[in-house]
Amino acid sequence: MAGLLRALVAVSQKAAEVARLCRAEEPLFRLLVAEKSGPDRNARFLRDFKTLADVLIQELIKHDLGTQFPELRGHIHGEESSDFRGAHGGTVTVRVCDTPEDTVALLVAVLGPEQTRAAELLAQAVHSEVTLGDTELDGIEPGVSPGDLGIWIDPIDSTNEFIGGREDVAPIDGVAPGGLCSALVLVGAFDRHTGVPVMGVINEPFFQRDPQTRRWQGRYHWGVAHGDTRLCSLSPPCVRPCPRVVLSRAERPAVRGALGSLGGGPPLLAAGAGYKLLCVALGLADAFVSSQATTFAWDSCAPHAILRALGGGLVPLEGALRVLREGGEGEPPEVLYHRPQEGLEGSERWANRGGLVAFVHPQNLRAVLEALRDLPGL
Ligand code: 2IP
Ligand code: CA
Ligand code: CA
Repeated sequence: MAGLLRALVAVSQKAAEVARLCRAEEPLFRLLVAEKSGPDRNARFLRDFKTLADVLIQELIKHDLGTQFPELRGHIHGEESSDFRGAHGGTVTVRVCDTPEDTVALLVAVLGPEQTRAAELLAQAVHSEVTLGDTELDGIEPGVSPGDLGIWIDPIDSTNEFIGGREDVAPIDGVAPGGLCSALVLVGAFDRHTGVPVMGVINEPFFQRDPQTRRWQGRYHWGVAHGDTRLCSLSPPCVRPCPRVVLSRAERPAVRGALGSLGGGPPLLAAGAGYKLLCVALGLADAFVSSQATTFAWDSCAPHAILRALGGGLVPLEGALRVLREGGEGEPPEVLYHRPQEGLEGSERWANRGGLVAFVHPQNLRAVLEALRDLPGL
């Protein structure tokens, strides 16, 4: 599988470039922040521009990976459906065409001819070449064939923060409660047969502004966990005496209360499922707990691979509590990525239905589960 990790990083970099472009180029920015509701809503747009940006990023990742690794074709999945209502009616399936000109024509068919400049900017970015100077990626050979893998893409996680674009959100103990920095690109690979995540890239397109040029600088993190191989761009964080958790602002108050009593400090609140998972990988928080079915396979696959590479994991909260309450020994089973939930429709088929707990050090998983063990309703 020589080069797959490098390819995942490269596509995440191109995706990050498109995300930055959407905010930096006036014609794109105007579309991005345009209010697409109420009487001003453009009836033509079945879905809004932010969705088009997401879909286009997803399609460029599919295109580039599928070109380089034909065995992956048909196994690259993403959050978004690529069908749009065209400017002149009918359905347009957004994809990366063979030439930039054809991609422009396709985007114009969705956006309308008045948005030709925006379409050109997007097509140019989508067809550009990415050069990666990262030599660390070259020697990595995890020994798994692309023909055995599937891919989950979240082209932009935390879209609300991406659109809102706040740059001045002060971090609390290193964790930003919201803002542009929580918008991430997530690309994960899982074993097609077992569903276990094996490789993941988290890209932060808006990590920081260059103090001189004021341009956004990104950064990325990767991890590989396959067989006995555990490789990661990050080092495992230190173990703190008492764990501190990161939670969604929308988390149930009872869960927040119970986890606040772990002794590591009040739960940190942050936007973006991917960003909260990244906080755990970076050691800014010791666990991320989500008690509801609000995250999906595309949110957790890439970060999960990185957590595994660091020696940790990601388990369904419900299942893990059941094992604990039944007095079961050993580690609870991890979240898998290859099978949809039966009897459900659309994206719900891929929800992490039993909630989740993400951790690097297993003692933090145990502490979290103990704290929630007797909570009614879980
Ligand atoms: C969302 C996004 C939200 C998150 C939700 C994800 O993905 O990350 O922020 O909710 O779980 O599905 P919260 O911030 O409350 O954790 P997207 O932005 O891709 O829809
Ligand atoms: Ca998401
Ligand atoms: Ca998304």
